[in-house]
Amino acid sequence: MRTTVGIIGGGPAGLLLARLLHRTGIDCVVLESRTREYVEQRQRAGMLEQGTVDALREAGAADRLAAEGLIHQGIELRFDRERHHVDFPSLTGGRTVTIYAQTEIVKDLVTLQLAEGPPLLFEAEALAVEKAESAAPVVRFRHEGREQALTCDWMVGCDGSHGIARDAFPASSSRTYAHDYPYSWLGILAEVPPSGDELIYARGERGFALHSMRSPSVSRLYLQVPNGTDPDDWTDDRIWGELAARFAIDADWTLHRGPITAKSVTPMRSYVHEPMRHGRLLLAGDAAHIVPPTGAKGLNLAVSDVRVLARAFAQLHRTGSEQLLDTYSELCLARVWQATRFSYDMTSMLHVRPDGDAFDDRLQRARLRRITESRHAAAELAANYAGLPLSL
Ligand code: RFL
Ligand code: PHB
Repeated sequence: MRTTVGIIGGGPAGLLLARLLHRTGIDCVVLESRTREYVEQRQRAGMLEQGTVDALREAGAADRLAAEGLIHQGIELRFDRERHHVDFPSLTGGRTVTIYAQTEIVKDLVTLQLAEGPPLLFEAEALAVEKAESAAPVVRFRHEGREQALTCDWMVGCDGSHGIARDAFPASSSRTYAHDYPYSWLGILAEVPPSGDELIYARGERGFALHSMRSPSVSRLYLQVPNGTDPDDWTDDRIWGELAARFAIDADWTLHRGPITAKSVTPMRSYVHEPMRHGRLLLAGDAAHIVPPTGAKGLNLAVSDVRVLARAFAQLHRTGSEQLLDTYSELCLARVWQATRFSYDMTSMLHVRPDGDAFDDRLQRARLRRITESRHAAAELAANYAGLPLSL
């Protein structure tokens, strides 16, 4: 098999890249190790920056998003039994964010791709990338019980945090930066209308909690839990009780409870692989970097990588110039580090460290208080959360 751009991974990064390339007239093939059902059901992100919505629109994949996405004007911060609205439009010159589940983005992109191309192979597991330094890199993969090879002009690893594309980077010219956080998130989906119109980030002595949503009838909620937590230790009653305690405020407010349909624990990690290009192999999305979900940046970063990459391939296709491909890694990493910083700051401001003391407690509350009292501090949070501009 031969193609211009070989894409490993059919998550949001790989699928969106394929779609953007297809619309530019560049051929590509996507290899995805899992089944269609699996990738369409994998519960993950929900908060989209405006730039992410724009990228999906450019890809012609935003019809359902436009009809069903929930536009949010800000977020709520809860601490010291008080609630505070952070208003994005007034703090950012009119920007908003959109709630639309990653599962739905993946479904929309898969449907389009299977109908219009380019080829998308499910249950095609990439085993190794070879000859990345040459003009014809190769990916070996297993599909329908046979080992096969795909030769390309360029290869893109969109294979997530456990992918294999990174392995083809020589250790001597690459470096990773990682940080593990001393807590995890227990996430649930519940068949119950959200308990308010906004995302609520709550910090209290019992730990962090997040109220999010998937639709007017489905809530998505998270609780900070210790690393190593077994989700089966958390009965539905225990989860609702703990959520109610962490969201409690002095004003009148009720947490809506309902049947829990999914429950899982996710550890929290920051990770950056530098550089994001080696020869003709490029990395995009979680394959190159992960952030803890507190800043809601992971999917948005994956999409901004892909936007830059699609433009770089379009430039090559149109003019023969590799200038944007040459600056791809540097350009993306600048944004990645800003998102890494923001996600770290949000995470450490809102979670209770297992080894934390009264000093940490006071400091976290002072940081939160500053956001509610200073327009500058609130504007800094809003600008980062709603998404920094993509400079090309
Ligand atoms: P993905 O989605 O992991 O997709 C990678 C794909 O590659 C496939 N794959 C392979 N295919 C072939 N051969 C191999 N050898 C392969 N190895 C792997 C995998 O099966 C998979 O289909 O990476 P991608 O596309 O870079 O997308 C990144 C996002 O999924 C991720 O950053 C976000 O979900 C992170 N995230 C959030 N991001 C946001 O922007 N906003 C949020 O609100 C948000 N909330 C979250 C999140 C992540 C969470 N978890 C579970 C980590 C909330 C949570 C709880
Ligand atoms: C989600 O809806 O899953 C979500 C929203 C915001 C976050 C993390 C997750 O910061």
